[in-house]
Amino acid sequence: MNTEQIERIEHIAKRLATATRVTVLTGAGISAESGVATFRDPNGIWTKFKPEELASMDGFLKNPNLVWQWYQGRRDVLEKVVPNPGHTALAELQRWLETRGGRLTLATQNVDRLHHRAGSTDVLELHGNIVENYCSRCRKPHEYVFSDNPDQREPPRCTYCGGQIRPAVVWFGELLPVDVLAAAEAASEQCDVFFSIGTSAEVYPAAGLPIVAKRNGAFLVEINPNATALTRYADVVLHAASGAVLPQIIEALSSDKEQTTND
Ligand code: BV8
Ligand code: ZN
Repeated sequence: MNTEQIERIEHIAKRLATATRVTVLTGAGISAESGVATFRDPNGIWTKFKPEELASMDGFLKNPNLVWQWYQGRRDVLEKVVPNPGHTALAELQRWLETRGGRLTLATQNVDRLHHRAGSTDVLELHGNIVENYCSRCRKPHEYVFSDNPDQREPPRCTYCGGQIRPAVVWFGELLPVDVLAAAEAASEQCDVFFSIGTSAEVYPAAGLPIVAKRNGAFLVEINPNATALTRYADVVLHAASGAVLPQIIEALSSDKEQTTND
């Protein structure tokens, strides 16, 4: 790691040392090191399929079996992966802040629930989750557990109305859960430090959250190996993998804490 990156990490740790409210937005990039494909990277999902074909109600109505099988494939991957050090570091940061009377709000665009498995709590799932399902017609929740029946090749039928069952994710053209988005917006307005981690910052309204934070005076940190539309607004950018640098930020925090107790 070069000296510039070390300085940036120390700068972030210093900001965190005096922060009480921290808000984090994550995207597919934070799960990349767990082996979960992103969407817009060179070998990402959208290079093989068009988003509207798969992640939209029209796409589902046109080809329910294709869309259902696409989600089955992603569920199969999630059975085999585990949270990586980036997920774990965010759960640690949440606990560290809480011990000092602070608070971390984690809003994720991911549907993989790896943050939950890493120990993060009160996670705001902006785009829903891939574990639960509901009826596309009457919207009643539907009990389907992937591991009980991984060979289900087409959407199950609703036991109430016979409608086709769909995953509980937010598709393009669908509203995000109103209460979840409101909580994420409030946490973006009121935070001292905002992290945008592993997201191309292209999908709205999630991509608008860092700008809300910046506009309200937050210190904006972006962690992404590549530049994004957000990079120019960030106070500090770490062009690095989140699984590598998030643990280093946590480490810098504890050495910073030793520093202040020795002072
Ligand atoms: C809505 C389904 C009201 C779940 C997804 C305002 C302006 C412009 C457009 C719109 C707007 N408002 C609404 C829209 C339309 C649309 C939109 O934003 N379109 C974009 C493409 C222009 N938004 C919507 O439709 C939203 N609904 O607003 O409703 C409405 C309705 C109609 C019309 C107007 C308003 C719904 C959005 C949710 C869509 N659902 N997925 C699923 O199957 O997963 S979106 C999909 O993209 C995923 O959820 C994903 O999370 C999300 C964002 O992608 P990223 O997470 O950022 O992933 P990506 O691959 O793009 O980037 C990964 C990044 O990680 C890269 O930058 C890479 O460099 C980095 N990386 C890689 N490795 C690492 C790493 N970073 C760190 N460490 C590493 N190791
Ligand atoms: Zn139904």
